[in-house]
Amino acid sequence: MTPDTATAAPAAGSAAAKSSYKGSRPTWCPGCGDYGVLACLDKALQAYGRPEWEVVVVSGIGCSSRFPFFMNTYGFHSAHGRALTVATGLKLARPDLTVVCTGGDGDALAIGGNHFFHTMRRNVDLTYILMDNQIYGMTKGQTAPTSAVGMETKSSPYGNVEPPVDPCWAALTMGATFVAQTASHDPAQMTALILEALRHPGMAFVNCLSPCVTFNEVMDKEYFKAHGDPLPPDWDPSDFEAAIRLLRNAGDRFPLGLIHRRIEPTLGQRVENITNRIRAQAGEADVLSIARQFL
Ligand SMILES: Cc1ncc(C[n+]2csc(CCOP(=O)(O)OP(=O)(O)O)c2C)c(N)n1
Ligand code: SF4
Ligand SMILES: [Mg+2]
Repeated sequence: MTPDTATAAPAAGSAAAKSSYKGSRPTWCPGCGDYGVLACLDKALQAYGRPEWEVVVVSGIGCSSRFPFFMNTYGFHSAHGRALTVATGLKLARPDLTVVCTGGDGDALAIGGNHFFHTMRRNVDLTYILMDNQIYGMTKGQTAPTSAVGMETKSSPYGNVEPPVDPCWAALTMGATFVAQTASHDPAQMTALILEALRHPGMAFVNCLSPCVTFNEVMDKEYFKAHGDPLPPDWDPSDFEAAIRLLRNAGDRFPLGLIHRRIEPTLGQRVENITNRIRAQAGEADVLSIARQFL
């Protein structure tokens, strides 16, 4: 479905959009799908309209996790699988900032799987852009959690025996309130979906099919084109049960578009509510006297 672009505007008080949010020249292999994702995030941020000092791009480790270097925003290149923990802390401490996480399928769903689960269920107000190339690109071609059964890689030379995880299914069933899937061969759709994700007040997950042209010769642009299914024009993203059915029956197909969206209180709102309630009952805490009890 075509994403609805008429939702909330950026926070009040923001300055005009920059003409480009791109930073230093990317070091990815020529033809890597991540170039397309970078161009789409840049365009989406231009349409979103916040200045670069109000945007932070947080990543883990991997080719796709090099993103903060290639953006002219604030950035945090953290540890493998830990982007969402850093981003959650940042968003709670500075709710006024727009926080975008970027990373790969290994970073998000293997070493980072635990954090992925808890960040989705907490409905943290973040945008998470996952570059799904179905391989570990940076470490030269090992099996990833999204690699298909039978796929031959350096770490599974006779074929992968593990059933893959569908990142959209994982995000949806773990509690994300915005779940979309797109591909780097369709920049118009990807830009529109990332813009919607930036505007979504809650955990917005965008799975971007982004070919690794160097270490995954099977899942290239043509493969993703041939296996992608745009959602029907009358798709209702508020229908959670329909989204579950869609992903459960997807098999080796990739539904493309805004799969699900709903509005629920975010982690930040819930923390603020409980803090206000306790302050009203008990007044301001004397932090020093509490600390002295343990000295
Ligand atoms: C704690 C830790 N374990 C393992 C590694 C090695 N490592 C670096 S990147 C990576 C996987 C990258 O794959 P993915 O997240 O899919 O990103 P891609 O390179 O494909 O974009 C691994 C295993 C590391 N840097 N740190
Ligand atoms: S190894 Fe693969 S994922 Fe990494 S930059 Fe090259 S093409 Fe992209
Ligand atoms: Mg990968």
